[in-house]
Amino acid sequence: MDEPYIDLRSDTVTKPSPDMRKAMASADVGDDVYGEDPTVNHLQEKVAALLGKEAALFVPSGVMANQIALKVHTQPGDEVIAESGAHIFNYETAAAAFISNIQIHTIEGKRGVLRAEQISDAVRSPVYYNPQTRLICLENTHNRAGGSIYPLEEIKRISDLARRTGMSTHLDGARIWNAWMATGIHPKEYAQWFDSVSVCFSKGLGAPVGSAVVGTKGFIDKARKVRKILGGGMRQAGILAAGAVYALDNNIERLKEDHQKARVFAEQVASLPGFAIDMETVQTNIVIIDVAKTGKTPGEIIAMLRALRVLLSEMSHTTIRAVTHLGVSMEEVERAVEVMKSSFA
Ligand code: TLP
Repeated sequence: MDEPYIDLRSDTVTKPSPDMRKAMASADVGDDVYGEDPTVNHLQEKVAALLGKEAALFVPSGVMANQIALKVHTQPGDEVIAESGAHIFNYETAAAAFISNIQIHTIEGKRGVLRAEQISDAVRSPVYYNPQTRLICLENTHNRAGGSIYPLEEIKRISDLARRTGMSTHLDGARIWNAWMATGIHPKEYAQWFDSVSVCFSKGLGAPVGSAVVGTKGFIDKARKVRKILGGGMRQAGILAAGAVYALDNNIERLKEDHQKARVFAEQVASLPGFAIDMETVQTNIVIIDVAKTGKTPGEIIAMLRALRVLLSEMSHTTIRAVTHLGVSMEEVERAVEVMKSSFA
């Protein structure tokens, strides 16, 4: 039999543990389109409390959570400011244009971080032929910037700018749990500076499906309507919500182990000839490796490693990505490093 893959493509590949499956199998359920699923309601209350917001809505995916927020915050023809590497700009199939008829104004940040001054410079003046800058969207941790963490001080300054200029703010907090475990800054402390936040249970937390968006009660009432329009009204979704509840109760603290694994991986791989890693971005569970100087394309490197049962993902024409998670042990990470050393040292 073939050796199993060491799958470092993403923390989305995590599978529910036997105990999580038990919790899901025994979940109390009802029809959530009627608001009658007790487990979904429990999850929503738990997430709202955790993020310090009035209400939360359980949705099938992180993309849907973000896109619902964009739809509720904007009108067609509006503009949203985001960092160039933002997930909403790069990996959501232009859904902002497709669903909300808005455009994303991207600004290049440093390690995924925009400063308030950069945003202030990008806000359109209120001339009738300009688009209206309506929303600022930040990402914490920042996926494409290597899982880097948004400094709370900068978030406060950006939030202050938004409030002064009448703009709304949304945080793509798909991996806010990683930021929490790496910094000790509670998700509530981050969330207080945003009108809405999206969070995911199906990445490092290991639930099979599900995300949530949080905000005021009024925001969530509108979000529920948009979720239904998008076909995201689910029925006995408590089976899924139970996985998310289990993940919140059991799998947050252990993210620290994933961060250690990423650091070990990055330190070793950075010493391979042609493999460049900006170690300052390695703050959580993501490692972005620039392979331009290897003389090989990301696709070639990924194919070579796949043949040796190690899976990484392509991030750009010059970079590949490794993500650590609960499905890969420290020993497997070390084995992946050995495979890379034997191929490229
Ligand atoms: N990211 C995926 C890919 O789409 C790149 C991954 O493997 O990392 N926000 C952020 C910051 C994300 O990283 C992702 C998923 C999402 C939103 C979307 O979540 P899903 O895939 O559940 O819709």
